Amino acid sequence: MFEELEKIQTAALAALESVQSEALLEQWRIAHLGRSAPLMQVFEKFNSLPKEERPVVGKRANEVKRLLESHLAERSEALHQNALAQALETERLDVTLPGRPIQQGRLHPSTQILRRIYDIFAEMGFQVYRTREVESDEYNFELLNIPAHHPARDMWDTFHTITPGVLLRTHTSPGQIHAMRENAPNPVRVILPGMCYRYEQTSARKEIQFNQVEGLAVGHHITFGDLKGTLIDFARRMFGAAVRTRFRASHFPFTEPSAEMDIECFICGGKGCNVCSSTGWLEILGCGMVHPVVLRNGGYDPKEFSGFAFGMGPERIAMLRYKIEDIRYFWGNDLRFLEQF
Ligand code: FA5
Repeated sequence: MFEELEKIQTAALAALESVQSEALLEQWRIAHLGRSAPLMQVFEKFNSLPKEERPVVGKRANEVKRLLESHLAERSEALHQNALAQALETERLDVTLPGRPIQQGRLHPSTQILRRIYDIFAEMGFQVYRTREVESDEYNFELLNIPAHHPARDMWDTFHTITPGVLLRTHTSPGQIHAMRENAPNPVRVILPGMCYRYEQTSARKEIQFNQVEGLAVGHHITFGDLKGTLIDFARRMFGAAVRTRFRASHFPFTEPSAEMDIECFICGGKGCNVCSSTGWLEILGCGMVHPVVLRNGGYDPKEFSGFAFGMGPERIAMLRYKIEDIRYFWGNDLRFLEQF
């Protein structure tokens, strides 16, 4: 029995020499220390031994078992350390390398101009008032003094929805009626920003969708002088204190009198170039005193109240400020364009 134990030990230790991986080590453990290993069979034969031999054989068998177990533990630790060292070597990370820059988003040029416009008018006491983009024909036209078949409707080429009398708003002016009806008979001073839609041929200065910022002030003694003062102040804050402005008579059915405001072309300094069509001036908005019919439709008595309104295109203003030559870049989603702002 002693000899057999000697052989078991030698064979097991020799087999352990060639074990080079944790998987093979597990196979070795099953073969030499598992339930059907030769060593375990010695324990099973134990009861058939003469009584006086049992303690010595038992002692020796336990020694062999402990020896094999301690070699197993040693080998396991060595293999584990090996694997770790290898992983550290192959998966090494150079923590001194510079980091990859994180891509930062930017605000769309229209958003930047819109925020500047909100700030300027907020300082003059105008609140932002948002209204719907899908409008009724009544609000977009009729309540603004543009009845069906009125020739002025040609100015607003319209996208109609499939429901009769419902359309995508062609300007932000219908918001005037919403704001007046919500506030009458109290004075009101708001700007109404938002997207407008027109069914028209696109060009360098015309898109089928664009933002407008409408302005509306209604009160007891509002004059054309207030309108001019407000808009001249706006132009100075937006384009610089030295900017020159002029008002030209115009026509809108919902204002009387009506005007358009130009700023001096800062590309040519007023001398005339192709951006200002050789006039030296650039139109930036339409405006006027709110028409009595519109005041009444909004819930105000025109004998007691007066008001002014204006409507400007932020994309056109952005084009002037950033010298952008084509409005179609704004919604083209070309990152090369957007990343410049
Ligand atoms: C109007 O839409 C009037 N509702 C403005 C107004 C409001 C006048 C209140 C009086 C009182 P107009 O169609 O001119 O007016 O448009 C106003 C501005 O919107 C233009 O000056 C321009 O900056 C911008 N705009 C108009 N059409 C387009 C278009 N197709 N693409 C880009 N911007 C446009």
